[in-house]
Amino acid sequence: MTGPKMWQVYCFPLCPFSRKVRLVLSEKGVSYELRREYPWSPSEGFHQLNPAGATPVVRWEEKNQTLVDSQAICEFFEETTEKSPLILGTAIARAEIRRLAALFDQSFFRDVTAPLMHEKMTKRVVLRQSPDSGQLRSAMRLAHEHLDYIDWLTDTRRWLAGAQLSLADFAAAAQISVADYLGGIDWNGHEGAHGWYRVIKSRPSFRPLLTEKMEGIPAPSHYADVNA
Ligand SMILES: N[C@@H](CCC(=O)N[C@@H](CS)C(=O)NCC(=O)O)C(=O)O
Repeated sequence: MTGPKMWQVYCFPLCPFSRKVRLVLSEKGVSYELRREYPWSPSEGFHQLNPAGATPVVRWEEKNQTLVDSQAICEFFEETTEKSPLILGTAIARAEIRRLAALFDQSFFRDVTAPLMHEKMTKRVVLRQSPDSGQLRSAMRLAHEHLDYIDWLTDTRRWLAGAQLSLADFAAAAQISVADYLGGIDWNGHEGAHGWYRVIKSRPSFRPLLTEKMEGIPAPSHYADVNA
């Protein structure tokens, strides 16, 4: 990445929406610096930046520009940078990219990432409780259903939304990477999805995410291995 670091990304390592934004910024060659922010223990002034109290927030302090909501943030950089368009093609192709990005941001997050984060991160780091094994089993079962759908997509298309790498791939990979960090992804029986994820995971934009650790939560050994 080139240029001065004018953008700040407020996030914590296991926030999937921040991961989507960081992947997009890296792909587009937009440099940024990280500001650690935990929604459950917000820093002073964070609620002024985002009254909803959620991460990610992207900010250019000198210009007093603040961006909130990962999709709005990705669309902003799509509109303001020329490099690596990620919502591309005809209007119908762009609608398909947005449909899939929303599917992973909303359904995959609700079914898989959010319950895993609650059981394995929030309970451990914030609530000091043990995870509920029933909730974990249910999240992993639903993960298989989502991976089945990715298998089907990769059977019929080069990338998730079609012939081109797009925001849909990064939205999906961002959610899966958090679920994988938390031990919720079992690739058995999902060769198509696994092959697609290995390719995404080996992109330079992914590297900083794979080496970052969430305090108090060790990643499984395969997590950062681009061949695993
Ligand atoms: N639609 C938002 C969702 C952001 C979101 O849910 N962030 C989570 C962390 S991964 C959060 O901050 N949750 C705490 C809260 O909403 O209070 C986006 O895409 O940015």
